[in-house]
Amino acid sequence: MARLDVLENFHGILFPGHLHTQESLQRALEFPFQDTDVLIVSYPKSGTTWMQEILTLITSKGDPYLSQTVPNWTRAPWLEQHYCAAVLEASSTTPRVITTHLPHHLLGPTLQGSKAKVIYVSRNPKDVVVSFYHFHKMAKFLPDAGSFPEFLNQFLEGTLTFGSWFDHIKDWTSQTAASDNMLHITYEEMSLDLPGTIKRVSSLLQCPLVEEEVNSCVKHCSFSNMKTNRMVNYTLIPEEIMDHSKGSFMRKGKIGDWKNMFTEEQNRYLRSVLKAKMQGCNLEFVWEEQDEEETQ
Ligand code: PPS
Repeated sequence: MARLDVLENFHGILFPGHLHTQESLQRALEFPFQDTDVLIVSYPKSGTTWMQEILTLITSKGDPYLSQTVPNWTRAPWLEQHYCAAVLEASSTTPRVITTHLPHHLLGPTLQGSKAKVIYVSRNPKDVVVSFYHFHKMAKFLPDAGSFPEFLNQFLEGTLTFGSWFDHIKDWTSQTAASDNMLHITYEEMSLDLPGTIKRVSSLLQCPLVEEEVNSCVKHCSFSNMKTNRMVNYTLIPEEIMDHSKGSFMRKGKIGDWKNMFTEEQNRYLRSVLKAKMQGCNLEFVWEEQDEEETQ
């Protein structure tokens, strides 16, 4: 399946035709979740792969064998991608870990009534857009990124593939706050307190870990280890699909890289859009305070 130049418009949102078809997207909306399933939900570039790795390591009690021998897309397939059903059928692991970038207004009804556990991963939108911009340059299945100002406008308008970041986070987190089966974890929290994050996730999964196991999880999902682990760094993907000479998937792994890209005006503009679009949303963003301190 190449379809590198194809974009699928599904319910008004664009998805890369490579790995996504109308059928695979529709199948996701009819997916029979099991109560034991664990679903990672994120807008692209928010720390999805990191959370996949954390879950593999937690369920393996810190043993890195699976994370070093099985690609992340097989361990935690994307629900909306065409190969998902086949991967899940071939797998006998419990819990099943499934990943999705779908927005809540599409997938929410499918999850209703299920006790599947949901982990929503979010990240400072400024770091998301910078990471996504760089990823567009290497991923041949994504449209041409254009200039950064153009790309940023598309991000703020919600016209990039996978739709609006604002709708995604607002709608999903309105659910995570109200349910014991859901957890909202931020990329910043993972960066600042990885052992704490691992303990929160292991508690949701009811998979208690002893200190030594937590330490092993921390070690194996560090940026430096994941960057060299071919099962998660996407170097298994051939050049025709990802041009590895144009960048790496495990790019910087830092909080605040947006400062190397944003002008002051772009920063002010994003903040005004954020304020307008997030009105009525009670979320407190750890990154907001840090950004404010830095830019004053
Ligand atoms: S995707 O394409 O949606 O699955 O991408 P996603 O995995 O959500 O996000 C990729 C960014 O996450 C960074 N990353 C990490 N940062 C710190 N530590 C660890 N262990 C880690 N693993 C992945 C990755 O480098 C991408 O961010 P940028 O800013 O581009 O480096």
